[in-house]
This record gives sequence, structure tokens and C-alpha cells, in this order.
Amino acid sequence: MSALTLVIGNRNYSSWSLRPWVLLKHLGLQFREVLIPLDTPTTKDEMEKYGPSGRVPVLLDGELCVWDSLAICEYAAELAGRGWPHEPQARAVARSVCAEMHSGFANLRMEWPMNARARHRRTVSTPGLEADIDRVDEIWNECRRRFGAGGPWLFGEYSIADAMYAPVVLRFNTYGARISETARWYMATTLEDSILQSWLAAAKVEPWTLAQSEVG
Ligand SMILES: N[C@@H](CCC(=O)N[C@@H](CS)C(=O)NCC(=O)O)C(=O)O
Repeated sequence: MSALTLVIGNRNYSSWSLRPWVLLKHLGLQFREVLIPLDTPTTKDEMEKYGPSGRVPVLLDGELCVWDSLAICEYAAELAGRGWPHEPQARAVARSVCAEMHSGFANLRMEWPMNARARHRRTVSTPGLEADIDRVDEIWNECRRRFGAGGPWLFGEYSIADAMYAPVVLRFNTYGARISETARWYMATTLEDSILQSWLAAAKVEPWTLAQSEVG
């Protein structure tokens, strides 16, 4: 295996970058990191140097370029030989909740942009946002109830599903989502994770502020 390079955006705001970063760390994969600040005059040109979509995250492995968060997580799991639940039914549900996160929750993403270091932000509640929060709560409860016996994560052991929902935990923490006890417990598990904490510590000292993501 050649050396891996993960290209990411600002730690404070780039939710798509956080997902593969936290997974690669959990899987114990070594990688070099390139950070491209979002929303500067050179952002697009810089991103196009690494991947064809002009977006981050991008994973480079020698000649190979993987340019989407979920595809990177899948590839990392193949390299590490773990990352999905072992049992086929659990794995199928894990893939479903990851795909749902990857393609859905438009209101949550739009109305509560990830702002990792911000606390006590409050926004006007909308039916779309409430529905997204309720659905996340339902997913976390269901995964924990059916598959969580072997550990503190959604499927017991840490999996791609936890990486995919890590930015949602940060959003709930920033904007104060009202959620069930099980969901709060899962949030605490995620927020106490030392790997996530190292991402948050670096986010805290980043010099950039993106006005469009400073909400509430
Ligand atoms: N579906 C893509 C979405 C990637 C994406 O939208 N990334 C944002 C940063 S979080 C980006 O690169 N935006 C380009 C820009 O801000 O110029 C994925 O899952 O990787």
C-alpha cells in the first residue's frame, strides 16, 4: 500500500471532511493530510488539483483518487479489513443508515450548518428540521437497540455509520437539539471520543470564519 493522503476542508465547517478523517483514525490507517480552506479565491483551483469534483474530501493512494466521503470510507474499510459490522443483516442496516445520511437530511444540513466550535446557538424551528432531528433520533435508537450490544457505538464496535453521523452529533451539540435519552447517551459517547476531540481541538484554533455558516 502506498502512502495515503487525505485532502480536507476547514475542520470547523467541513462536515464531509470529518467523516473519512475520523474513520481513518479509528481504523488506525496512517495518512498525510492536506487542508484547503473553504470559500477563498483559490479554493476551487486548489481542490481541482486533487480531485475531479472540485470538492473535498479526496483520498489519494498512489495513482488512485477517491473523491467522495462515503466512497473514501468504503475504501478505507477495505484497506483495514474492518469498518462495517461483521454480521450481514447489521451490515445491510449500517449501509442503509449511511446512505440515508449521505443523500438526505437536507433541512438539517441547510438550517444547522456544522460549526464545530460554536455552542449555545439557537435557530427558529421549522417542520423540516424537526422531522430530520426526529428521524436521526429514531435511527440512533433503532441501531443501538438492535445492534449495539457489543459496544457503545451504533453497531457496537465503531463503524462507518458512526463516522457518517459524527457531524450530526456536532450539529446537535451546537444548536441544542431536543432528543431522547438514548440519543443523548450516544451523543456523549461521540463527544467523549478522543479522536473526535483532537479534530475539535484543531477546529477551535483555526483562523477562518465563514459568515454563511455562522448561524443562530
Ligand atoms: N457528496 C460529497 C460532498 C462534498 C462537499 O460538498 N464538500 C464541500 C466541503 S464540506 C466542498 O468541497 N465544497 C466546495 C467549496 O466549498 O468550494 C461527499 O460526500 O464527499
